Amino acid sequence: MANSRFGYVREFEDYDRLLPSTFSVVRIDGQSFHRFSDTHQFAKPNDKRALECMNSAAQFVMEEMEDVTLAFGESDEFSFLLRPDTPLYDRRKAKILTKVVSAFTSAFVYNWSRYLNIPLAYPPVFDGRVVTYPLPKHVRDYFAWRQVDTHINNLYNTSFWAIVQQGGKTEREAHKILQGTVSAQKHDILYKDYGINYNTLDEMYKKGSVLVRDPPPLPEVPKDGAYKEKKRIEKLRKDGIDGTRGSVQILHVDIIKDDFWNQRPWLLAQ
Ligand code: DGT
Ligand code: MG
Ligand code: MG
Ligand code: MG
Ligand code: MG
Repeated sequence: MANSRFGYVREFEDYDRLLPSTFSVVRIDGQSFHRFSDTHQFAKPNDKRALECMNSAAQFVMEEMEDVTLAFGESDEFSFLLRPDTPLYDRRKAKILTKVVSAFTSAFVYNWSRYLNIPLAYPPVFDGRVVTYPLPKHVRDYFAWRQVDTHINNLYNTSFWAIVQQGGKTEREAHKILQGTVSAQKHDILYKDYGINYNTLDEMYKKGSVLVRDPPPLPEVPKDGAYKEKKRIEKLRKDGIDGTRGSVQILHVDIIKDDFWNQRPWLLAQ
């Protein structure tokens, strides 16, 4: 960039960098998706095609940004975990956040017609925020928070729409029936009144969508053999398990308990 007498205006730029060596989570959320889902006649409470379109957009974000090691989506939102040492954009928050939101939104629109056969009535908009979390425990609790939210909302919404759609009640009546009920009572209403066994519903609805790069199977380091070959395989193994390589997988699994994290120690590595 050429220097001119106007160049001083750059001094006004705010370099809002992420704290060093700290996990960050970007969460994006659809704007007024209550209206968006009505306009596009999404199935209630869950529209498989719309959720898969969201997942495909999140997959694109991860393919574009290899430092995003984990993503979790439900409803009209997605959270993206950045590894603590990402050098992306010199760790400038605004750049990272806008790239995620823009890549996600454009991929959502780009992929729309692959998943839904109704034309887009207007351009969907997403907002975003970025939050830093100093400890692995915070990252675990953040993702547990989102998955608990998925579960609570899905149980409520599944019961609510069964009462309305199968039970022929009004939305006001359905709210009233569910008011003050605990989980077990909702399970009972679903099963006894509507023959729905909650546990057999699609895992995507109950658990949300989890995107990770599971590393491809890696060769064992040979006990004997040429020094150079041993070093090559050692390096391959080391590089292969930082969560930035391998193809993105879309899972619908528990991320509250330890198993998921124990199987992927690189996600919380500092
Ligand atoms: P906001 O985020 O404050 O701009 O407002 P909304 O309307 O986006 O509200 P939010 O994000 O709290 O809730 C997401 C809305 O999107 C909620 O009204 C239900 C709707 N939605 C999300 N996924 C589906 C779906 O698969 N099917 C249907 N029918 N609606 C969905
Ligand atoms: Mg919002
Ligand atoms: Mg929203
Ligand atoms: Mg939302
Ligand atoms: Mg440029």
